[in-house]
Amino acid sequence: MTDLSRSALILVDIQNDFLPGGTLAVPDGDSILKAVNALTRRPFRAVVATQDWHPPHHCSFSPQGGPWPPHCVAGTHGADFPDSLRPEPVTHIVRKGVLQERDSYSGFLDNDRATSTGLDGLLKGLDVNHVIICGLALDYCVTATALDAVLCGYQTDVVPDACRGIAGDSRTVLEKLESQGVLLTSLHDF
Ligand code: VGL
Ligand code: ZN
Repeated sequence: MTDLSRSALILVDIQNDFLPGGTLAVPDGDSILKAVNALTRRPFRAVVATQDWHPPHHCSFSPQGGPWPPHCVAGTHGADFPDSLRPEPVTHIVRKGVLQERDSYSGFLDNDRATSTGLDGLLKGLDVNHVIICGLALDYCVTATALDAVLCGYQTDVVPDACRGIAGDSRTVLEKLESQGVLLTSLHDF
């Protein structure tokens, strides 16, 4: 079994609004939860859940001219983690997209590359050198988080079985991740 003592599991944006019934539902998004809950049982040094956490009139929302329907408004049910996600293994929560004028797909840095969420410092402080990433949506926040993890110097794995994308075809996304140094790993590798 892999040594996970310097590994962190990152759960990207597994929140009610990205699940069926939510305002920005990822097709079939709820089907990852079994795999995610299995992963969180492994002995990672840290299990970090990122949480999209927007002010009510965030710049990414369509009424403000942004690309997305309003979603994950801070403090609402849509921003909550679903009851189907086991909460007790989660050691840290990192919120992103919290500033009115900036969006953040990545769990590390906002889209303007101007402000950090603190995730890199958190992981470096825990002596983590390897991250395993899963969650929603594969083609936006999971991809952005994985590419930043590579840039921040982590050995970076994505578990495709525990991810779903907004666009149906994940193949090109996965190829891009691999070409940037991300390892695609199976659930059974952990
Ligand atoms: C996401 C669009 C807007 C995501 C977040 O988690 O992939 N996508 N906000
Ligand atoms: Zn968002």
